[in-house]
Order: sequence, then C-alpha cells, then structure tokens
Amino acid sequence: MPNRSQTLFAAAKNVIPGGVNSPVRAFRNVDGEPFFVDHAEGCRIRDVDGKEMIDYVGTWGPAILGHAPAAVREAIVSTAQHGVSFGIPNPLEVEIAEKIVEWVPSVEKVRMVNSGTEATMTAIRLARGYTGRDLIIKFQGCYHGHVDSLLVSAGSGALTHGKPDSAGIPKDFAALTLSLPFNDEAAVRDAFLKYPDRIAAVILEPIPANAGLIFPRPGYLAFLREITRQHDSILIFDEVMTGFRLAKGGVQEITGVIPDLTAMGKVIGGGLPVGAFGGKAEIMNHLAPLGPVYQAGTLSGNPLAMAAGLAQLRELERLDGYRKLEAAGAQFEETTRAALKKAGKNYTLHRVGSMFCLFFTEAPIFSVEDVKKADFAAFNRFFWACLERGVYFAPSQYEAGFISLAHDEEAIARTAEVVAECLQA
Ligand code: KE4
Repeated sequence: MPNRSQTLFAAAKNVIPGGVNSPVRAFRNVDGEPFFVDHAEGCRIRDVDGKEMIDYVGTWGPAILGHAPAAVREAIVSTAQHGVSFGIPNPLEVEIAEKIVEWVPSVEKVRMVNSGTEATMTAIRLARGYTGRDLIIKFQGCYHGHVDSLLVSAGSGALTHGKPDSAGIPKDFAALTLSLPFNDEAAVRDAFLKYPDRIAAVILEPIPANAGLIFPRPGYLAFLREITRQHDSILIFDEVMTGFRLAKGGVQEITGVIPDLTAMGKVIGGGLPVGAFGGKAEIMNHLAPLGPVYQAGTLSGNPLAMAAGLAQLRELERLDGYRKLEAAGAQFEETTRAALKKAGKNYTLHRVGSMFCLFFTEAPIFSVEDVKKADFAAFNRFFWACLERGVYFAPSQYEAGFISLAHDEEAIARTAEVVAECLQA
C-alpha cells in the first residue's frame, strides 16, 4: 500500500516534469523518491506520513533561524494587512537596501530581484554592459542558478570556449564563457594572457557550496581580486549561499577580499522568493533607469518578501546569531569527527560556520574533480540510513549542509549518534 508521499509523487509526476519544481528535490542523486513535507518548524520537518526529521537542508539555506521563526511569520502577517504586492516603491525596499549596504562591504547600491538566478544573471549583464566586453570566466563546480551563460562547462580544453551544460543553450552563447578549474591560478593567468581586454568578469562562489563545500586555497581569492583589477575586469562574488550565512558580510567580510559586485539571495528573503545584486555605485548606476543596462521585475521589492527578509536579518542581530551559529557548527564538527573516528572512517569533513559537507573520500578536496572521486554508493547508503533514523541531509554528495539557530545541543548530539550508526551502512 503506497504511503501518502508515494501517492502524491505519482500524482505530481502527471502534471509537473519529474514531479518536482526543482530537479534536486526528486532525489535522483540518491537513487530514490522524495518525501512530501507537511510541516516545518525549528530544526525539524514532518512529512505527510507523520515522520519527523532533523533537517540539515533548511530549504537550501534560507532557514538560518530554523523553519518558520515567529518574528518572520509575524512580519509577513502584519505586512499583509497593508497589501500583498504594489509594483510601486514601498518603504520596506529602502529599509532592506540600507541594511544590505550597511552589512555587505562591497555593496554601495543594491537592486532587489526574485531569485539567486536573477541576481547572477543580471550581475553578468551589468558587468558586460559596464566594460563593453563579452567573455566571462566561471569555475567548474560553481553553480550560479540556471543562467544561460553560466550553465557552461569547460570545452575541449579549459581555455577553449565553453560548452553548454544544458540543452537549449546555443553553442555560440556558451562560447563566450570560459569554465576554468577552481583553485588553479595558472589557468586564470593564461586566460587573461590569451584574451587580454576581452574578459568582462570573473564570477565565483568564494567558497563553492554546490560541489559539496570547497575551500579556496590560501591567497586564491586575493589573487583573483588582483588579476581582475589589473585587467579592468569585474570580480563578482556569488554569495547567494554564503552571504548573511557565514557572517553579516559573508565571505568578503571574513577574508577582506572585496569584489566589485555581489549576488545575494536565500537568507535575505526569510524563506520568501528574493534575490539581490549590489556593488560599487559607479557600476550599479549603469542600470536602468539611470543607465543603459536593462533589468526589471514585477515582484522585485515585494513587501511581504522584504518584511520577511528584514525580520530575519534583525533576528540574527538581536540573537547574536553568528556567534551562536559558529558554536553550533563547532559542536556539529566535533561530534561528527568523533563519530567518524568511532566508525573507523577517515572521510574528509569540511565545515565553516554553519555550513558543512562530509565527503565520502579520504582524499583532500580542492576542486570538483576531487569530489568526483568520492564513494557515491556509500554516500547514498548513508543518506537513506540517516533518513530512516530521522536525520535529513541534502540528497546529494554535491550539496552542502546547513545548521540553523534552531539546531540545539540535543538535536546535534542526536545527529552524531545517528551518523555514527549510519557510517557503517
Ligand atoms: P535560486 O535561483 O535557486 O534562488 O539561486 C540560484 C543559486 C545561485 N547561486 C548559488 C551559489 C546557489 O547555491 C544557488 C542555488 N542553490 C541551490 C542549492 N544548491 C538551490 C536548490 C535548487 O536548485 O533547488
């Protein structure tokens, strides 16, 4: 007898491609079928069959306070008394813009959009419009949303023109994107030597979290800052995942490496659809209606989304959130390392702040090529064994995990017990 999730998934597949509104949710990376959620609160979710789990996906990053925090719920409800959408400037847009400018070192001006994809897509267009150049450098293993010019992998050789990572992207379009290995300074140097004065921008996740969680080698971000400055190319940090998560000002605050433009999202929406991009006023002022680079959006600056995001940012400040997230992350790392030792596994664990990834390999991880060497079958067994015992990790070795302010010591201690049991799966 199928359970409710199975019945719902069968119905979903009749009317939604693959039964999901975003591919990773289909659990194909772990050779299974998804559960359907009924309720989410704090660090726990409950599926439609009543099974409760400790959640380390946190709707892929936004749930930094935990699910449905009271402050965010109340902000949405009270704002909705005034209206749901205006398409007219409203005070909340100014408040959140001022907060983002205050928190993020690179941001002098910011434009709100409705997803991280919109943020990176427009940052690329702005960089091309500002420089008058066409080529873009991205890095293998970095994901920036489903943007045509960024769904591109390395061509036959890293320095040849990129090839589409998806059907529907004209090869001539992909050819304008160079997809280079991450953490490889020589590859970037060669690209600028080969295409002097033609590279509009270099875009990267400063700590890639879409190929697990990969750390930049010491000096790598500063190198990218220097070489883009030398060549009058725009440095874009995609902090959709790391922004407002690892620190108020994201990785650029932690490292002191300040990009020209920053793409943002997730946390600043409090769970509602939001993205943003910002940077130097000199560059941002090239956007319509001031300048020649067009961008627009019906729901950009939507009052409910702005109120939810503002409430979330204010709570992070009020609760001294980043210090507490670091403490929770440290407890998670310590207890997970103890579980690995107990299980006799020397897997590579990367953790920074409240983000982590357990790689099912003992090899060091510096690039997505290293991640490809992981034991994916062992990861899949581990994923399902943990889910069975009430711990939900991201359904892919290529995804990062997220700890929230709602993950208390008891939940993290329970997780470590489950991890120790499941490492033998
Ligand atoms: P969205 O368009 O999904 O809001 O953001 C795209 C995006 C841009 N940049 C980075 C660094 C991102 O991680 C993302 C989206 N992250 C994925 C999780 N790996 C969203 C989950 C999904 O695709 O369903």
